[in-house]
Amino acid sequence: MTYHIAVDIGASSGRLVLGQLVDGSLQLEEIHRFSNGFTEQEGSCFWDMDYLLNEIINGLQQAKLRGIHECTLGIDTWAVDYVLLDAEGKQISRVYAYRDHRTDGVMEEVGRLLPPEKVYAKTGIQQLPFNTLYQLYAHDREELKAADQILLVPDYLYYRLGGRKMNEVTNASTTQLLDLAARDFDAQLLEFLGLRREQFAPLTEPGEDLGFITQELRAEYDLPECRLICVATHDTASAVLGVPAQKDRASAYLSSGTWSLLGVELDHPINNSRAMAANYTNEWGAYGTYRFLKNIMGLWLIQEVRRLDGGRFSFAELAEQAGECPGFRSLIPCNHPRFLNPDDMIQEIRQACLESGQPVPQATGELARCIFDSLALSYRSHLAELEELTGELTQVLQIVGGGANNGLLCQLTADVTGREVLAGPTESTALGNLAVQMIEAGRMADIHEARQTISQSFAIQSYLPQPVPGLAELLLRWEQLHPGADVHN
Ligand code: ADP
Ligand code: LRH
Repeated sequence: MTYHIAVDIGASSGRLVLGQLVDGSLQLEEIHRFSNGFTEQEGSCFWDMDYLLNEIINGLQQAKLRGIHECTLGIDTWAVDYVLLDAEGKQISRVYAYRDHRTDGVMEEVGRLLPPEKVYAKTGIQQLPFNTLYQLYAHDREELKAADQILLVPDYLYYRLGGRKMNEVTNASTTQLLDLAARDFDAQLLEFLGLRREQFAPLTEPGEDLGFITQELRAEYDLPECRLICVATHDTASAVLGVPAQKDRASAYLSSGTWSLLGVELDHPINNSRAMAANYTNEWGAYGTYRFLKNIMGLWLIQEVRRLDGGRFSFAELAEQAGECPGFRSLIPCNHPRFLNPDDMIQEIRQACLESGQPVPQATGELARCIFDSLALSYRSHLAELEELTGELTQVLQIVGGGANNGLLCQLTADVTGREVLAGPTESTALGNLAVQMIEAGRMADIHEARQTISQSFAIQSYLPQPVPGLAELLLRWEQLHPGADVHN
């Protein structure tokens, strides 16, 4: 088969991307794009699985219209969220979105029952209030007990397409339920939640052949013959696989989308007390790797400002308006939990500026500037922390994902970190997804070759650091704002 299709669904949008190797170069074509987001119903936040499945089917129909009759297919989505199934394989309840407020305070409550140091030593996973561990703890007990299977979102989408149940490992690690040593679900953590191991499917590694899309779906919707390949189903795992090879210079990556994920790829976890105190995670990667990284609030901040502003301006326009505003006027400690899912992000940002005695951003461009300045400073703080924890200095920061389109943010990041920023590709997640399919199909030898091919196939934009006037005072101001505030405290 010469065609490979990546289904990549982030918290803000999804797409089906066709990948082909043409004369050694990886070429991408977007077949279908759709918006995504959770909706609020009766005060709770939910994702719509049927909508997502329909959009995948729409995209595959588009592929067929383009003459694609046979292909392989891989699916990745955001992490941590789960679907409960009954014994007939039917979805039992609505799928909570990870920003739902039912987990408020739950992490702290669980922390009083299960020592967080023990959980971190076992799992190596950072404390985030929406880790599946805390979401399951907050879930209706009876419903949970009655569930025959617990699949994460991409596992569920694969199941709906092909009928096979699995829990893919890169995403399963974000549940905070996997034991690094045993490389399986941890019996004590499951017992704590009142769950049985059989409620999860077998752990599955990227690269496994999951069989074809069912004959019923193909016939009903006139779809191509798609062979389902298990990819790194956590979007961040795929994004990191899709980071271009970087020669000779030490680099860190920043996967920049709804979240900013800043870290490095390691071949071993770092789950010591310093890593725990700094709240770094060790998410499992494909091919025996670990993503040692930190979640930073990311472009969710601007997504919310844009939504509340009625979507009057595109992201590119917002970056342009921000560029016309004076820099570093008002800053927010963007990783503070108050920004996770406030009722009104614009008011929350203004309130934070007011409380800290800074000018209150009024115009949308001013709000955007406040967000981008704060994110760039936050990247600086966490990069320093990362270097300390790994003992490796970073020369280059590789930014991938939709945020690589934001030239202002990339330049600000270069300026305040004093590192060269290499931005792109923006579709690294789809690329990482496709890379696993192509390796499985024997088109590429391994992930090193895939990253080499990616670096030769896409234009990467370099941003060199420019001096920031008054940087020392700026950093002092930043420190006083408690930028170390974390999503979990
Ligand atoms: P996710 O996968 O989490 O849904 P993406 O990687 O698709 O996120 O990134 C989406 C984000 O990228 C948007 O929220 C926006 O901030 C940013 N973005 C995309 N295109 C542009 C652009 N042309 N200019 C500035 N920012 C952009
Ligand atoms: C990014 C992401 C991130 C998770 C969060 C739930 O899309 O998967 O890696 O922490 O969403």
